Amino acid sequence: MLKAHMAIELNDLKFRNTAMSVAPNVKIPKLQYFELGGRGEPVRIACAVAGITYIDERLSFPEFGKMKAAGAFPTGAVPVWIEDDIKFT
Ligand SMILES: N[C@@H](CCC(=O)N[C@@H](CS)C(=O)NCC(=O)O)C(=O)O
Repeated sequence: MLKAHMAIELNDLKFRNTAMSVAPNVKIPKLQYFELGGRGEPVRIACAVAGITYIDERLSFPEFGKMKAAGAFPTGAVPVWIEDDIKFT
């Protein structure tokens, strides 16, 4: 019960963040992770609580494999947080 309630609150925050308008010259940061909780979820929760607008890019395993092979991730792993074209991992 409590879990479901928390999930709804976080979804509300996420929706509000997504709907927020951003100045055209401001780059929205991006989180790259899988379509699951794991190491990405604490970042998502922190962003939801702090009201940070970001792109929640959820990669399938095949997508991740292709991007990894192309050198998209500095350490070959996710999560990766991209802000002002700098990749944090
Ligand atoms: N030291 C990194 C490890 C990241 C890591 O192991 N990520 C896993 C997913 S939780 C991953 O990308 N595995 C796929 C791979 O290494 O090919 C961290 O804590 O962020």
